[in-house]
Amino acid sequence: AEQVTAGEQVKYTITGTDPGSGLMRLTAQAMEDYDLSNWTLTESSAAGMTAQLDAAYNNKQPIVFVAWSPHWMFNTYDLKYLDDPKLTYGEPEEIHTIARLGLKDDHPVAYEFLDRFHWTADDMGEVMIDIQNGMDAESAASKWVEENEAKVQEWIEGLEPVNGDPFTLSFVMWDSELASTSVVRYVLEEKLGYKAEALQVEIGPMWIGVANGDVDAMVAAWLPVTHADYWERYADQLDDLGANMVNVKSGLAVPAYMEDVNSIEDLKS
Ligand code: PBE
Repeated sequence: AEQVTAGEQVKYTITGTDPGSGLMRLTAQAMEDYDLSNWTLTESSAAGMTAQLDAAYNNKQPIVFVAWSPHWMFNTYDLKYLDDPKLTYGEPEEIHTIARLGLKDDHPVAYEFLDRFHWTADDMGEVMIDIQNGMDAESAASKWVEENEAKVQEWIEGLEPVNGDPFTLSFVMWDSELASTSVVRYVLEEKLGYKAEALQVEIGPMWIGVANGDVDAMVAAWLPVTHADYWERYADQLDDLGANMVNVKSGLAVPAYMEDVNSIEDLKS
């Protein structure tokens, strides 16, 4: 029998995520770099993408999708990133905390906490998995904060709580950023005395809100590659507080049972 190519198996479709996200831009670039002009990249959302993955996986159907880590999908399913020899998706990168200009003077306590805030993929994973298992984000965040007193103490050591100052974070409904933003919001509110809210928006408004000063900060900037276009556009209107997590990754992935597909180059044939 003739061999069915990976492209034929998935009808030349890459299952995508939210429009405007870094992964969508990079995947469009990958389709050029790897000469996949007859492929289609579908738009969805983080939740839509994982729902499609779940449906395919449970039926052992082939699927090629955009993936990033940390993410609970790698705990739930046996998946593999496709090799990216042209490095379209870059090397492992960082998630940065970004503040509006002037935040340091206006809210020095929040600023110092945000400047210190950093954690690991395992830390984030605990929150993400609780949320995935049905806990609401606020409860998952408070559980993690109360169980990780030593870490949280490092972030807030010596900071004098304020008296109900309003503080706004923006975030996109990506599982990783729901986890981080919920923890940061909880610490601002419960440990540092702010009246803190987390505004769920799309990626463009997340960056623009901080750049134009409507939003105080966000903890969801994937740099230097994934959000390079937003960073280049708004860098001079932003205060980059550096990495809150290192060694994060994004790319194309498939279920491990797609044994013959190991590199983006394998999609070409
Ligand atoms: N993500 C999750 C985002 C950043 C965080 C990889 C889906 C993206 O812009 O692609």
